[in-house]
Amino acid sequence: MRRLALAAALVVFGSIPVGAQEVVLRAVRAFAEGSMFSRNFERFIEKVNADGRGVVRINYIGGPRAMPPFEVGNAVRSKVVDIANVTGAFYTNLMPEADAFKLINKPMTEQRGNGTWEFINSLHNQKLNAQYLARQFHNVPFHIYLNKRPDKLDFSGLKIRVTPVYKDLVEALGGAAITTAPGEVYTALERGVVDGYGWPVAGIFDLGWEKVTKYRLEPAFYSVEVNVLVNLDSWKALTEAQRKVLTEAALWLEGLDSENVAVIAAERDKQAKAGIQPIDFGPAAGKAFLDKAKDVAWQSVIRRSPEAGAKLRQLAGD
Ligand code: 173
Repeated sequence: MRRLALAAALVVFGSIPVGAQEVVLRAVRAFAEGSMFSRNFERFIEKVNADGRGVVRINYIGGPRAMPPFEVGNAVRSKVVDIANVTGAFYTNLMPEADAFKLINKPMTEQRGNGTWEFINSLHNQKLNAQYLARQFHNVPFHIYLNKRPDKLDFSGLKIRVTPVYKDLVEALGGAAITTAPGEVYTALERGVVDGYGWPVAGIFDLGWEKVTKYRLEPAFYSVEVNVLVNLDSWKALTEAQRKVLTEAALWLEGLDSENVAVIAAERDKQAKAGIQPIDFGPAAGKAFLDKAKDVAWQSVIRRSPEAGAKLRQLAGD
């Protein structure tokens, strides 16, 4: 019903230019309102609406309850929405190369200077009919969180909730991977449908998962990527002045990544206080785990997209 209501609302309130100047862009988020991976996008919207007064306005129309997170990429592609905050992990069905973004962990200032942004933008243009406006959260790694303690870095006998970020790794270590959207994780843990889950180092308190989480497995791996995408037709229809507001706000948004070091430190502390215990098998096992994480991910991307995969690996400096 909600989805129907959203579709109806979109038909009625489509991106109709208001007055002669101001364009209204319809936005969705793949992450829950006010949560770690949505918060900075919400700040971005506020900034665009303040800086772009009378020029461009973003109208937020819904989050994961209105639109399933794994459908957001397709909604941007088909112009059901104009702009979205979404991780590439949620649109690997349309762009297998998106699985490689977690392996590219360089500041966006560097990625914009060395051709990485340009290449990834061209992939978005071709496969998602989208402009790659911004990437957030480089340097925020992922973890596997567990409720059962394995006796080595091996997931045999464990059922672990995944997205494409963690699937290859969990399976390579013998675990059973179960893909779900974030919104289903709490119940899956509570009911024991899964013994653990992949998630970034930060954000579990926003979702109440600390109540159903015992351990955080070390080491951390990969890097989060959450992107702001604009439908390419919507982007092309904008004036220079409208694009300038969005581009400047996008660079500002990427700059917010400087806050992440403090956010991560605070979050690890908060997890310890909530009784979430680290499981650490020491440096040698940790290194083998990280090597495997990297290997299986590149292999998986390159198998699905040999040319672009190799190019991304080169841009990642791997
Ligand atoms: O675990 C997830 O849902 C996931 O893939 C993800 C990606 C980026 C940020 C947060 C979660």
